[in-house]
Amino acid sequence: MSLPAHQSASPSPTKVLGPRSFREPLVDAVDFAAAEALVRSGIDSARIVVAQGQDPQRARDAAARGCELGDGPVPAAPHVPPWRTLVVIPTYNEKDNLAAIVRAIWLYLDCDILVVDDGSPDGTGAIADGIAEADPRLTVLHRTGKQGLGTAYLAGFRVAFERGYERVCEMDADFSHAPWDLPRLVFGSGDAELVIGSRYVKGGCTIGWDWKRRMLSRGANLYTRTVLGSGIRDNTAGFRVFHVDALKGLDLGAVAAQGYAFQIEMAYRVVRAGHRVKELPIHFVDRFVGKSKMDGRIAREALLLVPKLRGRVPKQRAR
Ligand SMILES: Nc1nc2c(ncn2[C@@H]2O[C@H](COP(=O)(O)OP(=O)(O)OP(=O)(O)O)[C@@H](O)[C@H]2O)c(=O)[nH]1
Ligand SMILES: [Mg+2]
Repeated sequence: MSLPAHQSASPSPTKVLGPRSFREPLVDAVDFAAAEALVRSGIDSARIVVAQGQDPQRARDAAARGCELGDGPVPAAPHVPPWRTLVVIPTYNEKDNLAAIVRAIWLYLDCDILVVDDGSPDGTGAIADGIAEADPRLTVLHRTGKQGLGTAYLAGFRVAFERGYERVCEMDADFSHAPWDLPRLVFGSGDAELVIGSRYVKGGCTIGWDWKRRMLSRGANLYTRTVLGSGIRDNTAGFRVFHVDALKGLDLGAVAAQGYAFQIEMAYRVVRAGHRVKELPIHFVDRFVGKSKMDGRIAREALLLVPKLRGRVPKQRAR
């Protein structure tokens, strides 16, 4: 007999989630819309039990058990989105995070996963292959050498087009993006071609960053908002859900950015194409395991690219 996923012997999330504890009382939400209102009112989504069609008592029991085990408010069964959904996880040296994040995602959401690994020297690619062998819901794209987050996602989008997915999600491997937030973002995508898990709307925040990192992120977003005037508050966020149809209508061949600026450029292209963008609040937690790939070059790219985008990205009418 196979054990329920959260009792299996695969990696415990406790290590990768760091000092996060799930000891505060749980709060019930009948569905993701209700959960949204709770998060906006300041409640951490790690405390919210979202029934969304599941029996409320079973949902509560499963969430309580999940919290006890360090997995967070796990649903009674993974939420099943009404769209064929692919979660793309770019990886570079994430050997201690990958298996745990994949397992955590599948506790919360019924979806396929694509890992785009850039020949990680620490062997992340081989770990991804191992998971893929055991579970066909995960596939791996191996690329040679570190080629940047932007090109990794573009490669992931192409796979989503080829395989007929309806939604494609961007998510980091390092648990900065909480797996329990993923279904809320996906289910929230019914009326927006792009959903952003946002740190800078009411109810959102960053946890664990020093003041320098906070200033850099705040500054980059203020600068982008001022220069581009697109109304988006968290332009650099990397936790996103796109409608695949909307992505197909964009000129992805013209995307210039490779690093962080990729997120800024993609959001701007979506807005300029006349699509709807929705920001849903998240608590972004600094990575606990592994190293950041953020560097001065990536920040410089964003600084130089943003003003150019204004002239470069033509306004289109949404199809
Ligand atoms: N394939 C691929 N993945 C990358 C590359 N650079 C970063 N990543 C992955 O992209 C995700 C985000 O990178 P991080 O280093 O966590 O960057 P960040 O989250 O913006 O910065 P931190 O807050 O410092 O963690 C992680 O899953 C990384 O492993 C790259 O060049 N290629
Ligand atoms: Mg990170």
